[in-house]
Amino acid sequence: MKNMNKEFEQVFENYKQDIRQNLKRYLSVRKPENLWKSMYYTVSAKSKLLRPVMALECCRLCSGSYEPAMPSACAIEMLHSQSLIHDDLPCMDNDDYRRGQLSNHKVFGEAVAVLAGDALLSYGPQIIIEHTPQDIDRLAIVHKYVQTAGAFGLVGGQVADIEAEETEINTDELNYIHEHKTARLFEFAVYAGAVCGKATPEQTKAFLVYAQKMGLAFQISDDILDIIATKEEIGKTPGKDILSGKKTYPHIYGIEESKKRTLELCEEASNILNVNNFDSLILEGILNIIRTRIEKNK
Ligand code: GRG
Repeated sequence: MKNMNKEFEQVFENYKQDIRQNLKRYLSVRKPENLWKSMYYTVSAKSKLLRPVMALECCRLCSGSYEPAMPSACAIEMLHSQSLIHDDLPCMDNDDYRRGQLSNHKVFGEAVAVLAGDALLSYGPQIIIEHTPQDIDRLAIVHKYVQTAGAFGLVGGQVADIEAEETEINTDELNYIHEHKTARLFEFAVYAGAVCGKATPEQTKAFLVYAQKMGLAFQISDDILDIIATKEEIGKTPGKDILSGKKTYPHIYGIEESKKRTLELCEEASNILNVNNFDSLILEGILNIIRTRIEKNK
């Protein structure tokens, strides 16, 4: 197990280094300088890079090579970073810290932060179209990108999340928020990897089910951490969910039940990998990251 962990960390780190180099290249500073600095500020901050790594790994599992998915992986991290920049704004979660540093708007001001988010959001599809090898179905990837970002995905989930602060909600409504606000982006990551790796429809379906379950588990674990972790551990202000009236699994079911659900979902996601013969240290290791997040604080 120890060796497996070491091997996982090494492979994961190699992916991350490659992603970071490519993000740096795509986001090199040009005019207007403050805009590009603001875009790179959040993208380059300390982060786990789970989503782009998942995209690369799914591509590699299907085709033996991960390079064709690198533009999509970078675009996914830009979209994710954009959602974090906007999420931290005073009109949303109003958070001063993100990824262990001051939030984007605290450094660059609200106007530039909003526009840096907009620029990242629209730069993603540009990168996919301009840099993905031409024999890959780029239209399918960009189609999924816009579905994921907008009213059918993150924006829809975020609005439902905000509205839920003012009212009590049931499990279906809570799942709707988590699936749209969080799981959709993981689904997009595996989908982009699958398209770049020319996956079979069965492989693509299996990746998507894995990502749905993993994404829900990830959001529940994130909500648990908001209650039990320190600012250093999560890189942002803990305890904000309760203060703002946010509806989360721990809010509705309590911490122990939420931990149980997280572990169940991880198990279900792991079974999908086994049943479909995906021998992936990375996809299995990401489930272990989620399990460890909630278990070490028991
Ligand atoms: C996409 C147009 C558009 C708008 C964004 C603000 C918003 C709409 C959506 C909010 C989405 C959001 C912040 C969901 C939370 C997802 C989540 C658990 C983030 C933390 O992810 P980690 O832990 O973070 O992977 P790192 O920093 O490691 O990348």
